[in-house]
Amino acid sequence: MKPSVGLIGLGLMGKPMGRNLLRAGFPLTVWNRTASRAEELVRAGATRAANPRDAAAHADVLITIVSDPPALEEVLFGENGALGGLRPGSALVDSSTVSPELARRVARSCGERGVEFLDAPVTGGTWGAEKGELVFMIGGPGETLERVKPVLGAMGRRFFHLGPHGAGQTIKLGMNLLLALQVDALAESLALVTSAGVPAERLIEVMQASMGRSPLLDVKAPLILHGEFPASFPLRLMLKDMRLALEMGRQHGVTLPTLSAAAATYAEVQEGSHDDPDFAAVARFWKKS
Ligand code: NA7
Repeated sequence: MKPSVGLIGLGLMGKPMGRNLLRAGFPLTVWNRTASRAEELVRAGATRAANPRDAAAHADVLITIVSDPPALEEVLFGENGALGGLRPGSALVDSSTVSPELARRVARSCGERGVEFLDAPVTGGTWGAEKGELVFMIGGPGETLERVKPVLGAMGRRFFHLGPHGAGQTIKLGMNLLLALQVDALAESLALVTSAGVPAERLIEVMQASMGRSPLLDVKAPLILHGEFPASFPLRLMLKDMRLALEMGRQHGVTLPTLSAAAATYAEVQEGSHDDPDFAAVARFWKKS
């Protein structure tokens, strides 16, 4: 018999993950703060939970994927929080991107209740979530990973076991630091080239010829060239991750000067954006002048 799965957080990432869990035949209970966002999955066969605690009580494996550390604290530790519902012997898998510190705190709280825990943030964006091709970055015991792998396998193809609790979040923040800087650097370079009267496309062509193809040049560059930014990975969440990485740097005594400068650029664009754009919209920084 397939384990029953609970899913909390049906945003851009959580909803397609839920669809894939249903397609794979897992009995699924869902909860989302904005109840209307659960309707599609309920119509497709999921059970609607009354609150996070209720979603947890039905689950052998509970997955959380909410926006940020306060959201995760709310759904786990808040009123009718999921931690109060998890049964001993069940497992919690958190795929939100939060601080490694919070991941370790959640691991301790789970341990006190006899619940297994993995921090398991994902990469692949909405495309990867829809195709069931997410990449999971995992911190926690290897045995727990083996136990929940059949469930994660409905949503992703690759699982990197990176170390103890917090290691998944650590690598995820390191990765997003790099992605944020790459896109910021590309936008800055395009701004310089176009300001000198040479079409932006020419820079991309030469880069592709010299460096080969990459998601930066093939996926993000066209968004910047067309000035259209439908969110695959929203800028507000990238900014959150940059701030989490800066905080981690402070904790570990590592100065991150390039990241600090880029975070200021992203923050300015976020403040001036009235839509919810992809993080490639950092290019708007150079449009205002
Ligand atoms: P979205 O599309 O912004 O979705 C965020 C989800 O988190 C959504 O279900 C929200 O519920 C939920 N949320 C946010 N704040 C709260 C609080 N306070 N309590 C309960 N639920 C909350 O993000 P993505 O799906 O793209 O990304 C999710 C994570 O993966 C994030 O950490 C990324 O960095 C990576 P709502 O529908 O707004 O009521």
